[in-house]
Amino acid sequence: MVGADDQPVTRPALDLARRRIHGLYLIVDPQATRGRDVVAVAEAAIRAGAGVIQYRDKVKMKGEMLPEVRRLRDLCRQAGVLFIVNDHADLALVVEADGVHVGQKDLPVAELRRILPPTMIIGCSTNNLAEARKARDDGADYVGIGSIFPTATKVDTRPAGLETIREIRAAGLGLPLVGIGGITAENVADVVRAGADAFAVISAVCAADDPAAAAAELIARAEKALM
Ligand code: TZP
Ligand code: MG
Repeated sequence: MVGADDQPVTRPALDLARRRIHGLYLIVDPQATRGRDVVAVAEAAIRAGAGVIQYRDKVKMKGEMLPEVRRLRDLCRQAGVLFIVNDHADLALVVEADGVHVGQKDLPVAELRRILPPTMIIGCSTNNLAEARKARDDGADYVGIGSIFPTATKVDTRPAGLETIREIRAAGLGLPLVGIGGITAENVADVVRAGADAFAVISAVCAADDPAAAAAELIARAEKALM
């Protein structure tokens, strides 16, 4: 894949990300599930067609996270769904996750690329084209773009928008783009029409009365938008 300002790059994790990161990217966060087991929520979303599951926990210590991370890893492996761990590369390595996702204040992508196996996907949260380009140049395999819409789930977000997705898509970076932040069944069509390959959600599925139905609705609306 070659984009407008792009050199051809191949690496096993990048190939995997390009093939598999599309559609519903569900982030399961124990703080967002209204007391329900994150594995049950993930399982419901996978049944509805989620292609990627990320584990995010901003509260527990890593040793406390490990049992549920392992259960999620096993579920995703059985279902053939990508499994990504937020923030913690060591935890991702311990459970043999498919990848790790980092933000602008986590360990830098370039450092992680140096120490992680070339098969491990590295995702990076970005807010604008300069950050997305740097993430790509440093070795990221996909970029998150957000916050596209206002969200109550994360306090320290910087606003991006549909125009940000369009701009990054037009730059042809050659890696999957994942929209995030305030995405719901009402606005997911706009996110994919702007050029996002995938849409990451927390509350729209984790906090829904019926997570499987919410996931199915998001996927159906996104698919319809591209017809
Ligand atoms: N990064 C940018 S916005 C956000 C994260 C983790 C929160 C997304 O949660 P929700 O509930 O889908 O708005
Ligand atoms: Mg982080």
